[in-house]
Parts: sequence; structure tokens; C-alpha cells
Amino acid sequence: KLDVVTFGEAMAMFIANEVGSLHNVQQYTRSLAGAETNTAIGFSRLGLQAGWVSKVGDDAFGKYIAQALQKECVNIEQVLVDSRFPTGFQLKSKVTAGDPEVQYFRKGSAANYLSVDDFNEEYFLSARHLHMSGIPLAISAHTREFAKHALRFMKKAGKTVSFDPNLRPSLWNSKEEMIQVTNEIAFQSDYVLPGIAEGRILTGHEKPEDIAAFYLEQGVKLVVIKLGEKGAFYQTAQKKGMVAGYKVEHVIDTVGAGDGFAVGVISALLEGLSEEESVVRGNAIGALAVQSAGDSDGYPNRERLEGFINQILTGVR
Ligand code: KDG
Repeated sequence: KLDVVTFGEAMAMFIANEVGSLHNVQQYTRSLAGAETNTAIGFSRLGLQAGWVSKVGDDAFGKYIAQALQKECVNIEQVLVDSRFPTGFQLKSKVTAGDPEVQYFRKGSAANYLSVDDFNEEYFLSARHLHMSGIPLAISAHTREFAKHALRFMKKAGKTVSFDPNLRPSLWNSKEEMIQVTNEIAFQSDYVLPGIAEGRILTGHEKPEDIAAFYLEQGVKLVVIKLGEKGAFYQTAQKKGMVAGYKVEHVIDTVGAGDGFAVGVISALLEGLSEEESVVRGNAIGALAVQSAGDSDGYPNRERLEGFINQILTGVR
């Protein structure tokens, strides 16, 4: 019944309405954050059946998250309410260039308590593909075990698994632990999608080819390395290539672009497109994502995506 299943923490997010340090901002606009909810929304906009698994508190933010995902037609059957803990939130600044400042209020949130005991085998089995991010590996021992279990279970069931390291150093106890645990999961995944900076931290290599080789040697089938506005590099055991990115005149907010990129690559692979075509789609959604303030506001539906790609291919702007 599902094309893709994913799990993790969602947060209410308050995006500054004015440029400046977070403590000076007077007005914020409420939105939704969470790498895995971003991807679920992205898949759903493209018409795929996406399910997101998590825990939220019995509070206004938890209700808002459920409502927002329902509006996006994301399946939330396995979003459990745990009234003992709150739902987390975050603040995000508005910038004129570069990445925004982010402040988390998520320690001890309900999502930290998503545990192996909550794992619904039937639900996961109903999905063709599992998409994982590295964030649940960092937020608590419960979610880390859940992630390891989900990966093992889905591989055993013959499903494909993709993994975006989504490194968040501030959520980890140490850099060494972050590298070791993240790589352990990456090695077992079919598709690994790091940003170039993440790839360098995780492998100790500089060049995209060397970062890709590091994972391919461990049995990963496809490595796609995000190079920001330059595009992305992909490599399998048989082929490799560089796919140029789309030119974006006015970048509004970079957060959420990597998740949009993952949606593009994975949705295309699930539809049987080639690696190169899949990366083209990843680049397209990444470029659309950076042109709006919310994480997922810029993710396209099928029509907009095809329009965008065709427009560029034919040179019409
Ligand atoms: O990838 C986007 C995420 O960084 C953002 O939505 C917040 O999930 C988030 C996190 O944990 O950093």
C-alpha cells in the first residue's frame, strides 16, 4: 500500500519574518520541520504513497504536525501520541545569503521515545522502500535502535533502503561516534546520499570519486554526492557521472533542499529511471526547494516538476 516509508522527528518551526539574530526577531511564521517529514511530503506531492512513523506529544504542536501531514496526504497511521512528553519545535532565522541560524527546542521530546517496541512489522512490510536519515541515529538510544531494527528488517524482507546522513553534529555526543554509527548504517543501505561536506567528514576523503568508492566497497549500490549549486556526482559499480545543477537566481532558504534532492533521486529510481535521470530530478527539486522559506514549500507536484525540467531542457525560461 505504501511506496515509501520513513520515520523520525518532526517539529513545529518558527521562521523569522525579518532578517537578524534570532533573539531580536519580533515575529515568526509557523511552519513544519523535520528531514523525514520533508521527504514524506515531497514523495506525496509527486503522487507516491508515503508513510511517516513517529511519536508526538498530546499538544498543539503534535496536532499541528498531524494535521499538516494529513493535508499533504502523507499516511500517519503510525504516528503515535505519547502524552508524557512534549512535541519539539525550532526557530529558524531569515538570511540574505548562506545558511540560516537554527535553534532547537527538542531535548526529551516525544519523538525521542519511538522505540523498537513500537515497530509495526505489517506497516513497514506494506512499503516498497525505506528512506532513512541520520537524525534518528543521533537523537536518542531508542530512535537509534529503532533505526537499526528498521534497516535490518527491511533488508531481510528484500526491500530497498536509501540513506541520507543528514549530519547534525550538535545532536551527537562526539564526532567519532557520529562517524562510526552513521557509516555503520550507510554501509548496509542500497543508496547513500551525502552532501560533499558530510562525505568528507564521514570518509576522510576529499574527492567525490573517493568518497563514493569508500561506500561502494562496502556493498552500497549507488552513491550520490550533493555538490550544492554545482549539481551532484553519482557512482555505481558500473558507471559514474557528474550532473550539473540548475541555476537559481535568488536563493531564499537552503534548508530542505537536501531532502528535496533525496525525493527526486529516490522517486525516479522507484519509477525505474536511470541513475543519471534520477539525479537530474534530484537537482530539479533541490533547485525548486531553495526558492522558498519553508523546508518543503518549494517541493513540486508532478506537473510543476515536469514543467521545470522541460523548460530548462528546451532553454525556455
Ligand atoms: O533537513 C531539514 C532539517 O534539518 C530540518 O527540517 C530540521 O529535521 C531537522 C533537524 O533535525 O535538523
